[in-house]
Amino acid sequence: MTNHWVDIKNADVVLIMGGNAAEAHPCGFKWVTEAKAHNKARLVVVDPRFTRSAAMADYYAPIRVGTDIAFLGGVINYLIGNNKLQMEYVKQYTNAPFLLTDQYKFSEGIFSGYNEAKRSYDPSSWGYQKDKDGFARVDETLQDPLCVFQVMKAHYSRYTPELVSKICGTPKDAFLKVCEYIATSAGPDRAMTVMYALGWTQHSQGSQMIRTAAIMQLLLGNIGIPGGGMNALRGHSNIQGLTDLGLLTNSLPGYLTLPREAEQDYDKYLETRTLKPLRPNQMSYWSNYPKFHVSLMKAWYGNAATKENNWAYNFLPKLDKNYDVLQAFELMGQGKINGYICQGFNPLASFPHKAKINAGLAKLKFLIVIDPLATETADFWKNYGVYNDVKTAEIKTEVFRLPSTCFAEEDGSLTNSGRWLQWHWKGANPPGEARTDVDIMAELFQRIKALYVKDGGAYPDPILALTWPYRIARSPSAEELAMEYNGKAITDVLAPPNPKDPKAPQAVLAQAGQQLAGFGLLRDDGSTAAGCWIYTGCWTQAGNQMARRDNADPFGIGQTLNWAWSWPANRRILYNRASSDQSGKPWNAKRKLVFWNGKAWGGSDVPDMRPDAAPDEHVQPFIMTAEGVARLFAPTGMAEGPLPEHYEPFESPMTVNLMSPNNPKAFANPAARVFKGDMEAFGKPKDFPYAATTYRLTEHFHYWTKHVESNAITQPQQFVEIGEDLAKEKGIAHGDKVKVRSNRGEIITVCVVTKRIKALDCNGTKVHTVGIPNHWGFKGVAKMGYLANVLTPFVGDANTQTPEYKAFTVNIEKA
Ligand SMILES: Nc1nc2c(c(=O)[nH]1)N[C@H]1C(S)=C(S)[C@@H](COP(=O)(O)OP(=O)(O)OC[C@H]3O[C@@H](n4cnc5c(=O)[nH]c(N)nc54)[C@H](O)[C@@H]3O)O[C@H]1N2
Ligand SMILES: Nc1nc2c(c(=O)[nH]1)N[C@H]1C(S)=C(S)[C@@H](COP(=O)(O)OP(=O)(O)OC[C@H]3O[C@@H](n4cnc5c(=O)[nH]c(N)nc54)[C@H](O)[C@@H]3O)O[C@H]1N2
Ligand SMILES: [Mo]
Repeated sequence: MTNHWVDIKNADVVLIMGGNAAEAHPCGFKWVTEAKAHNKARLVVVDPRFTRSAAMADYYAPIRVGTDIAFLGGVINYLIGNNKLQMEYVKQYTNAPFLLTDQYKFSEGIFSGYNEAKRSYDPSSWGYQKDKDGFARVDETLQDPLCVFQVMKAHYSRYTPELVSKICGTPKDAFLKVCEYIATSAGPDRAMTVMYALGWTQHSQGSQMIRTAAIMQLLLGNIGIPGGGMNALRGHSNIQGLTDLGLLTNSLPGYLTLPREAEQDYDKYLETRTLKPLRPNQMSYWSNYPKFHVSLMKAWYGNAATKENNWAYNFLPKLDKNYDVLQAFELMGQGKINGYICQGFNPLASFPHKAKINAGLAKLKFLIVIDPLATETADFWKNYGVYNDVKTAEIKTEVFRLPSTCFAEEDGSLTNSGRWLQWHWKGANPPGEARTDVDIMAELFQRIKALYVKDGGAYPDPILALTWPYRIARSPSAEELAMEYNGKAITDVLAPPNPKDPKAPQAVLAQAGQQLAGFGLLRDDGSTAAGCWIYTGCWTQAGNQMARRDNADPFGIGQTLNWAWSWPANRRILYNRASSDQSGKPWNAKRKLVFWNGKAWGGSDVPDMRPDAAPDEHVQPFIMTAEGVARLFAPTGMAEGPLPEHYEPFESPMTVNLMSPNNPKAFANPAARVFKGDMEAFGKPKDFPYAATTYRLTEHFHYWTKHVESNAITQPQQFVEIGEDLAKEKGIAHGDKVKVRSNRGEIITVCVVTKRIKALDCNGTKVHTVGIPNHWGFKGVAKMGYLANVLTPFVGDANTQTPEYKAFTVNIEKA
């Protein structure tokens, strides 16, 4: 989230699209209710199904799965065409005035720089024109045909309401009605929040769906303000913490990145990540990358990380490719991964194309499952009849189960969607032999280290040199770990030298051994250590900030700065300097966030700006970009192009992409990675004519709650949902048994016939949607069911590799 849960109450318009908060985030949804009750907010829901969120909405519109870029591209076209923009914001706080070079081209769904054989882009033609000092050239009038605003306007002028309706199946009048609601948030004193989750992320172009919405929000001036923002509703408790701490295979803590194989040279590694401002006077925070990185290496390797050895850069693995989960199972299938540790992860149930996951696990030498429950994955080798029809005798994988605790049985902090780190205390001791994850990992590490000490090995150094400063080596405490993430001074941390008097003594900002108060104190000279720079400030000399529980709200807009601790720097709303105009005056006097008081920035939040950067210095609010402004057009960073473009899902009921009807190569995302063999496993509309999607039910949490009797009673049995039209066409009655097939497998289950899913007219094709809840499997106390992921395709988003669970095709018949 750019904003936070409580802040949703400040919205004038709430758009829930690509998520179903009333069902999947029922506690957080109360803030939508608050906005409706106390702020006369209007709730708009766009979803293929009439959901529990839709039931609360002022307006609901249906959409075909996987077509949100077309819909939102149409919204952008509407906003520009009807002059519903917050123009001052657009001119000053986005890259609308930046000039592109004439190398940038787009035609028939493909951007300049495409390499078809590699299915990837060289983004060099997407850059800005530069002046002699290396700064980007701009046209403040926004008239130059090469400025971002004009290029973007031309790009989305193709997304007419008629075409949107043909692609999305949303009736034209419903689409225009949604546009009108959204447009009401264009005024400087109006705010719209966007709440989304997997309905956008789980697509082969999911990142770009989110970017399209972000562009819309920027045009409306809705980022950095109370009641606004792009608000990703996260999943498991602490999945936000997982990404923050760098558990994705290509990242390091605090969104630093692992080097690639080609990056053997440390100085070059730093140089490519240390942003240089593209505008005079701008500060761009990634210019501090070396401070964060060196402090991380000091936290990990202590005295073994020295300036001479480039802070132990050689200890970091250099990636030949990303090892995301799709990649891991592909390599397992090829026999190239022999051992696998599943910690709090049930991939047989949760990953796409179950047959491929089964086959991969069966090729392993060993599988370790660390989990409080008996999962499907741990039993992948056992035959459960139709639900897991495997040949046990042929599977040689050795499976180890290590029982762990769950969150309620340990102390620690959880980071919520709004970036709040909230400390919690254990509620019960774990049963039986269960041990905490930290203890399990710590003992594994100790034992592996002992083996390296005893036997040597190819390259034991990174393991032998790792710091392990915990009181009990086999049981680091949550407090110790939190303090390590926060970071401390190794030697005294000094203020920078005074440029006017370089010989004057430098003030001591933190004494050796002290916990650091904030990441502004981090240094790249080895004097500081911090395990995750964005968490610096969570455990200071003043103690555990995450345990604070003071809900005082002096401005009355939910900015409770003394409740828990929010990264970064206890800032609650990101880019909050954008809540005031260029002169520092709040856009909305009723909802003041951060403003200039004549001497400094202040207000109801921690300013996302150097506190004394006077407005006439023109330091811009989006300090994490080199531009200092937000990117409508992304010259780098996106795999499939600088402007989002609609592509069809890899499995679609349509045969052409109406945005580029003459170019079959732009049918589905041209930059998405598809493994050999998986392209062939995609179904064709003649065999699989119906759109399908998978989703959650409030009564169950993934695959765990079927172990609990009360949950099993509230949703006792697997089912799929179809609309009345399709039921009639297929002669299926409510409660009938049906067989649902994709090109990868079939499931047999009970059919719910509902008014909540309607057939859509997509350019003359009648598109039916089959809805498939996620939660069943063959372990637990609930009635057994098929894993929904028997059906889903093995392809992911081109940037994140999140699988395309939300849009694929099936056939259905009475069983
Ligand atoms: N009770 C309960 N709550 C949960 C969970 C749970 O298992 N049970 N899981 C948690 C986790 S890990 C996560 S990540 C979150 C997920 O939270 P959500 O993303 O809200 O959950 P889903 O039900 O998977 O999907 C949301 C909606 O996306 C819609 N959708 C599908 N395809 C499209 C599309 O192409 N466009 C649009 N606009 N909408 C589409 C579906 O119809 C569905 O209503 O929930 C969390 N909360
Ligand atoms: N078709 C389809 N598939 C999906 C999705 C979808 O929408 N559609 N959604 C995807 C999403 S968003 C997600 S997040 C994944 C979820 O996929 P998984 O994370 O694989 O599924 P869970 O059942 O939540 O598995 C988590 C496991 O962690 C265990 N656990 C709980 N607490 C602890 C703990 O403290 N320590 C340890 N070691 N284990 C613990 C639980 O018992 C459980 O077995 O599913 C994905 N799969
Ligand atoms: Mo999730």
